Amino acid sequence: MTSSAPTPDPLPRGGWPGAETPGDAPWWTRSVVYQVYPRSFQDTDGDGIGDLPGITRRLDHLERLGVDVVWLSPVYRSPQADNGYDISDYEDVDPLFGSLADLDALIEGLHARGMKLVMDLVVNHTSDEHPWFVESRSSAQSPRRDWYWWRPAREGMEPGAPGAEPTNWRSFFGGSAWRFDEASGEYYLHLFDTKQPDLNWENPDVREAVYAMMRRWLDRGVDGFRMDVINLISKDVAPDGSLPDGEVHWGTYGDGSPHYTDGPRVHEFLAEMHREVFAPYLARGREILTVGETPGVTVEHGVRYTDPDRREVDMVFQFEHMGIDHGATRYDPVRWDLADLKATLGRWQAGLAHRGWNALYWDNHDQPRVVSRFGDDSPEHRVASAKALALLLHLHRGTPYVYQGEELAMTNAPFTRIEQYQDVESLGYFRELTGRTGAPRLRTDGEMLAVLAHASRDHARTPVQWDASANAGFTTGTPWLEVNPNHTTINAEAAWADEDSVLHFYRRLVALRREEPVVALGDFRMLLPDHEAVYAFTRALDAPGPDGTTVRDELLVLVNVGGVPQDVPAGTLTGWEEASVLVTTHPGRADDGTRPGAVGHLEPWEGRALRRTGPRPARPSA
Ligand code: TEU
Repeated sequence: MTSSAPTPDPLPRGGWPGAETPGDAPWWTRSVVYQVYPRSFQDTDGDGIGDLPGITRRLDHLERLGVDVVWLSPVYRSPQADNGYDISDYEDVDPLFGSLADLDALIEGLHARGMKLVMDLVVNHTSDEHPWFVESRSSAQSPRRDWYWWRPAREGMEPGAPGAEPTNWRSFFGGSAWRFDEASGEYYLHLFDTKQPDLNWENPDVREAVYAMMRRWLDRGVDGFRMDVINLISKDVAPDGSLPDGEVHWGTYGDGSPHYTDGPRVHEFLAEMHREVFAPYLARGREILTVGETPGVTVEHGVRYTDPDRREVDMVFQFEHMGIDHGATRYDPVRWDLADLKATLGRWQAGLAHRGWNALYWDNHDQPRVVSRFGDDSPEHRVASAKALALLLHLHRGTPYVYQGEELAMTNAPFTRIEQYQDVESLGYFRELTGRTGAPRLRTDGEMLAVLAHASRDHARTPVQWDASANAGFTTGTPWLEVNPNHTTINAEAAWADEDSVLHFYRRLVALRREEPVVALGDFRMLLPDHEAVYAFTRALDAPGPDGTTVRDELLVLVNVGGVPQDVPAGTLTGWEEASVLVTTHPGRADDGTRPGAVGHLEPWEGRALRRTGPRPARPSA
């Protein structure tokens, strides 16, 4: 069918509320961010773990790719229970990654090349080894006791007994979200690992301590923050201090997420953070980027977080499209279909069309590799499917994020034994679901290994494949996580040498966003919402032309998301017969759409964006 999803009115001229020309829109609307997971990027000291000097050594790669901003996953001091997302000192660099001087050198190197650095901000929780928590735990009378969530056992139950936890909430990493502390006889809340106690944002001293820390980083020269699980900081606490139980959908524990996701005071906290931290820097002309990581966020809250007038954050990572192949948990995979992907991405495009802004991503350090997940990592289709998915995402409205190795179309790791995995979440679920924690056994070891082979976070974390040498040029030592053996063919050196590589294709997409206002700001309209193979949409931007006229620039994006050739349904191409090709995954193909009338056919995993330009129609086309 050729109907399209309903969309709101077209955007104002200039593509941004209040902008006269596209150049008036915020700088990050024409930027692409690259995520570095330092542990797996580049090792220089031979300990098998990536480090800050390694990132500095690879700046040429990032500069050639053309990205504007680097988001650095945590390098702060940490016991590494969750690879740095458990911070014991917000003010210092972990010796594993180098020193503050190494970080300063990286910032300087990036700035010298016109790139910015965004740090990870992990303030829903600290490490249990952070001095704040050590003090909080020391006694029930500690002045810092209230900096975390301490609660007594469930009424009438023996503290520490099974089921006596203050609420039935499950931790993100499996098991209860509460840990009993024998010394003080109370439990503390940890939505993630037991070594990641949740900070109590209700306490104004906690908030001020966090804001002061953020100001110190901005003073040091960082250009913004990616805020870890920032929509979980406000818990649904009753006046008597109690927290509600969650519904039990499976296993022993309940789903507490309705009681801490987009919680009652989260918007107030973020507006306060903006006022207290960012506003004075922005007023002095500093260019800052803020992006919230917001698992479980709804469109309604997404708009509120990112509406520029509300001054909370610039954009959010929503998770809906990451859920289309998940059942009850991400370790319960289900078949996905393209209509679901269109429905979710389309809903976010429409919902944040006029107010707010999307962060666009396929990959990050928590997700399996997109080419193995939504693409096809077989030798026949790996390159084409990676390009097709890149084209699809990068031509949406929003700021695209590229995760290290995605630009090389790195694939999932071929792990077959549990010993090959390192991820705290993968191991936690493996233990819980196979009955090793005392909970009922729901899966055999073999079943769980099959699930992890698709879904583990470790697929994103294998070392970046720089070249075909031993350990892919990542380290001279023993890598902390096995290098994918396919690095002999899939690596950056080979990709730079091949003009048709996925890497060069990403480079072109990054450049397009900077150079073409319609790519950055054009209004998005989904087509063919029910088609099971062709992902199609238009973008349109009205901008000032010569002599006071208004020119409409339009794109039609067509992507075959699959290995079967497709004919684009008739009608979709009406009016596009004379269009030019802005970008294509299959350059030089005889029937690539560059000839009039030839635009209707798509090879397996072929995608292209067609362009037409003209005066703005008298009545805006809906
Ligand atoms: O992740 C939060 C999050 O909700 C998920 O992506 C999480 O990784 C998990 O897979 C849900 O099943 C952030 C960080 O990105 C992640 O690396 C950390 O482990 C987590 O917060 C805790 O800080």
